[in-house]
Amino acid sequence: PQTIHLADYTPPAYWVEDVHLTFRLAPTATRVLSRIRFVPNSDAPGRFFLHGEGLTLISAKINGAPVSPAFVEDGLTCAVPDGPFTWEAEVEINPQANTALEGLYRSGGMYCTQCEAEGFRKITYYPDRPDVMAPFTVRVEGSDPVLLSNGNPVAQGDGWAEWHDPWRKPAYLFALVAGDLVAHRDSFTTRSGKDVDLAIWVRKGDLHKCAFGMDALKRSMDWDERVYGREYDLDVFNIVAVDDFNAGAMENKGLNVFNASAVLASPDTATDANFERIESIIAHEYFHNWTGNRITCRDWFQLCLKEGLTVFRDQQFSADERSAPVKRIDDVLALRARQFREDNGPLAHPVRPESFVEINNFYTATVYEKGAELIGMLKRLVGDENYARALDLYFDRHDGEACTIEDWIAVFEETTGRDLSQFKTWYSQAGTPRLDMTDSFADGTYTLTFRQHTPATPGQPDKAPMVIPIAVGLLSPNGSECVPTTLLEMTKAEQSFTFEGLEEKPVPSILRGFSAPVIVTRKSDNAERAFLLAHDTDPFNRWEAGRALAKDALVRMVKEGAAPDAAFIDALGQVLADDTLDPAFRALVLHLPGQDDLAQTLFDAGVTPDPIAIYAACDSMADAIATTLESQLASLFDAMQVPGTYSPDAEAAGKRALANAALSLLSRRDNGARAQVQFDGADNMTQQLAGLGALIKQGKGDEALQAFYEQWHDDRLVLDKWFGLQCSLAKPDEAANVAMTLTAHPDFEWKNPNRFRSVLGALASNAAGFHHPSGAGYTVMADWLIKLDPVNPQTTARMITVFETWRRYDADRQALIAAELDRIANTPDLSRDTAEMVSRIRG
Ligand code: DPP
Ligand code: ZN
Repeated sequence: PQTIHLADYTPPAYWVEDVHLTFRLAPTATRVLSRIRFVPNSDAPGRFFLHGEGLTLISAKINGAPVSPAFVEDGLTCAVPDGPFTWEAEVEINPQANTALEGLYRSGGMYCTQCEAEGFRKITYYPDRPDVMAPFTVRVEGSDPVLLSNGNPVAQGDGWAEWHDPWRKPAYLFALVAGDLVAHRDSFTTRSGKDVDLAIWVRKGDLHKCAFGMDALKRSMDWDERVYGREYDLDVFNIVAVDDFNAGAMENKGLNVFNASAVLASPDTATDANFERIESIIAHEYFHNWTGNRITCRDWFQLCLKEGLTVFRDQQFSADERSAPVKRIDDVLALRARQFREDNGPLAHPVRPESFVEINNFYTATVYEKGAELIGMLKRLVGDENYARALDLYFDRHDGEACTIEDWIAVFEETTGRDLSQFKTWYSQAGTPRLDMTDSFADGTYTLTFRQHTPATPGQPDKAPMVIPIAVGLLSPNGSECVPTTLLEMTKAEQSFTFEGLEEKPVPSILRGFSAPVIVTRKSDNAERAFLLAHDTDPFNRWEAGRALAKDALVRMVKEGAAPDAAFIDALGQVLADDTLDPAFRALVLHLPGQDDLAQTLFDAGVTPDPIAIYAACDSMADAIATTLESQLASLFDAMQVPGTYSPDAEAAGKRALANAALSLLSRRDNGARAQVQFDGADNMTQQLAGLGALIKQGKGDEALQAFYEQWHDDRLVLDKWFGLQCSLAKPDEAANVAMTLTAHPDFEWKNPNRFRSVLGALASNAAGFHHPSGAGYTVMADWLIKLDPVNPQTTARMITVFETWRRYDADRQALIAAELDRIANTPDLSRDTAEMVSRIRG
């Protein structure tokens, strides 16, 4: 397979002026007719080349005369006249056979498309690269009652519909949907008075699950007008829910296609966490209309240009709609769990990668989540006002263009007059910087000295110092804040900052709000952590201090066989008792660090992590907390019950989160009695699932699981939860078996990515079960990856990242994993996606 390099970028030899497509839909033999106006690019003359994959060419014409193209590489070439010309082609494709879910495919009896990144070439011959942008006119002919494509509806009749998208777009934003669908409708009036028809299209039985998504869409549209001055630009905005989808959702112009799990929700079928995720994904895809669609990427190396910025914008939206501190903590938890893990292993790559074999493998936590952190750092460095001015300039200058990170950085440099060349290192240098700190105090002057160091990553042995915005506050020993949050800009490998006029040595609160995606390696003592947990004015660092206490206690249990730390449990009790603190925040403090996080922490400290020992430590810590704080947890559980009709709003959800965190611990004391009552009486999925989870953990889940299955086996999204919970909560020595048994269940539709992930992804999330010394977890995983690869390379290649941490573990586990990786690598006809991933992971 060929490696593609950023440095090799060349502009297209031909531009596209306009595109007409006609689809004659038929499940196994769809005809696609294209009429495309090409114009030579006089700045970059070259061969005429169209991408195409798995297409049967029926006929081709240039300016009306038949031609016989030559099939080369992943497409075709043809002799063409000088100057502009019209290309016409008819191809046949087989949507029914398309299990990879890329291009035009069938899902649950409907037709839908997924073209990002390179799926359009599976629909027709085309220059399938994001820097070629054109207006599209699409005619869909088919027997389904609903026929949708991008842009505005032009006309429709019996068995056909025509759409026109006036906004020039790259082919990856093309979409078509056809099916027996019904719409949940609403409308939105933009601030300049334009009426937009909104619709969420679903199968009949799902109509009651659309209201929340619609509300989230309208709030997103309003927010983007208020905060970024961005208005919507078509007469309609359509969202479609599909069951079979590799990712979460896709921002196709005017026709977003969503994984059903990322849009459909009702109180009885979706949890608070589902509602929150749906809100953020709806916002994300909607925000892409400006950051991605109106301004797109020149090439796929620039993916973070749209994704990092759009994730940042959806994070801002959720912070505004909900609790900003809680959102920040959630985002950092996710960043550490996924991106730090990636950045510290064999798959580490820069936010803007410099080469790839298969671009689908670079829709990563680094591009998305670290990409968003980079935007946050830029904003912190230049300030809110300059950020707003730079964004206005970006939208103004680049509307309708396909851009690069250089274009993005330039608007900030021009707005602020700052040289951001060092900041750009964040885009090119992989790895998570380590930040160490020492301090000293003399004659009223407090000095903080920072040292930064970024470990080597694949292909990047030596690292340059980065610009690190470090938000710092100082507290007096009496607990009051003596220096409010101040932004320090670190640019050197080692750098000191002083604070003068202090009466006594303060307690530092560093990296407030997690102001940069780095790992602070400084070892503070537990007294200082407890002090910050009690007094810090920065909610993020307050939580962080509690987290550090918990980690320290757990690490000592694993490493030294220490008993659960009474001082930590005491501090926890004090936070829980503080009714001035948001329940959602307290719930976060009550959640122990994840077992994978602890494994990485131990590994970083030079200890080979034993997942079984980590599991045991977490288990006995939870027992100790439950025993020590039993009466407090019991009153909290009662106090946090939310009476009345269920609402997914942040306040009610926060109370439920705290009550359910308490329930999980209390179940260790009451043998699951409260959990059973909650499960039996629940009128919403959050409560029902929390009850079920607590029962499973107590070994009392069998009846409840059966009842749950009987109640929900016709609801795919709920049934995914039923599969998932059994795998993620299984005991370490049972997990592989549970997963294996579930894959034999008649409802295990393994070709459906959500269902596949509900078992295999959940197994991997069960760290002690997946890494059980028998190696059975590894074998089940590899068996299924080998089976799925020929059917769906994208989902396989994503799932194989469960092995990315293998170098952390002992020789026996490494040998077991290496054997499975080799077995996968040696499978005949492995997809390009999986082949690239397995070779990078194996190293
Ligand atoms: N571009 C999509 C998204 O991130 C990925 N399928 O929204
Ligand atoms: Zn996106």
